[in-house]
Amino acid sequence: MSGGLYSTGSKDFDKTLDMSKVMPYGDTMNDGKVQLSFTLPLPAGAEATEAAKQLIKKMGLDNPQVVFFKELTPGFTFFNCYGNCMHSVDYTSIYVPQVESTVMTMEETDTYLKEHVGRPLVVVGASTGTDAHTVGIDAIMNMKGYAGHYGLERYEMFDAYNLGSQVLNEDFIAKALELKADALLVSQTVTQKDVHIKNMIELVEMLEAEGLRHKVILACGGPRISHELAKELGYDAGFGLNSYATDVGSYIAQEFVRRKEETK
Ligand code: B12
Repeated sequence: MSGGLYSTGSKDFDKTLDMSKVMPYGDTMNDGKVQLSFTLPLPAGAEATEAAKQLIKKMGLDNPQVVFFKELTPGFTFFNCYGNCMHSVDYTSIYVPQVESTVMTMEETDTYLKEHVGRPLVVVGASTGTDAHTVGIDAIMNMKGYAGHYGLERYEMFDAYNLGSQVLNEDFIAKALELKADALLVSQTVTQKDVHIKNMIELVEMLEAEGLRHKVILACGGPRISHELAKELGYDAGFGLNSYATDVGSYIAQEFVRRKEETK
C-alpha cells in the first residue's frame, strides 16, 4: 500500500520538522491552523458570530476566527471558521496494520499469475447480508473499473463473479462452492448498530462449519473497514477507502502463491 511510516514529503520542505510533534499546517509550519464548519440554530448577526467564536474556544482552539457566515433559513446560521490547535501527535510511534503485498498493475498481476499459478483464479464477490450498496464492490470487480483502475473482471487471470448486493451468506457460500472459488470478496457499507460485524462474523462461522474457511482467501472491504478490523473478525485482509482492484488483485495473487509455496 502507498504511504506508510516515514513517508514524509514534508521533511523535504522543512528539514527541522520534528515528526514526534506533528501539528496542523496552515500558512506556516506548526501554526496549528484548523478549519471547521457548523450551523448554529441562531439568526445571523454579531451575537451569533460571538457565539460561534466562544464555541470554538470551548473546543480547545485558540484565536477563533469566523471567516464566512450565512443564514441558511430564518434562525439557522452556517459558519466557516479557523482556530489554532496547539496539540501535537507523535507520528514516529504510530503503527497501523496494513495488507502486506506489493501493489502491481493489472498486466503485472496477470503475468505473475501466468508464471506462478498457470490458471485463472476464481474470485467471487458480493455485498452481503442486508447491505444494498453495490458501488464499492462494482468499483473493485466491474470490467470498466473505477477511478482509472480496471476491475477484476478485466484481468485475464481472474475469473471474477460479482453476485451484486443483499446476498445472504448461505447463498454466497453455495455459489463459492459451485464455482470452486479461490477467493471470496465481501463488501460492507452500512455499519449502523454494527450490523456489518455480525454479518461478517456469521460468514466466517459458516465457512468454518463447512470446512471451507482455510481453503479460500477471504477479504473484505468498505468505507469503514480496516485491515485490523478484518483480521480481528477472522478475515485474511481488509481494504478501506481509496482501495482499488490493483490492491486486492495483487494481494490475492501473492497470497495464493505464498500459500501454494507453503504447502509444497
Ligand atoms: C449511494 C448510497 C446509497 C444507495 C446505494 C445504491 C447502490 N446501488 O449502491 C441507496 C440509496 C440504495 C442507499 C441506501 C441506504 N444507505 Co446509503 N449511501 C450511499 C452513499 C451516498 C454513497 C455510497 C457509495 O456508492 N460510495 C462510493 C463507493 C465507490 O465507495 P465505497 O463503497 O467506500 O467503496 C470503496 C472502498 O470502500 C472499497 N470497497 C468497498 N467494498 C469493497 C469490497 C472489497 C472486497 C474491497 C477490496 C474493497 C471495497 O473500495 C471502493 C473503491 O475505493 C453513501 C454516502 C457517501 N457519500 O459515502 C451513503 C451511506 C453509505 N448510506 C447510508 C445509509 C444509512 C443508508 C440506508 C440505511 C438509508 C436508509 N435509512 O434507508 C440505506 C441502506 C440500504 C441497505 N439495505 O443497505 C450511510 C451509512 C452510515 C453507516 N455508517 O452505516 C451513508 C454513509 C450515508 C450517511 N452519511 O448517512 N445508499
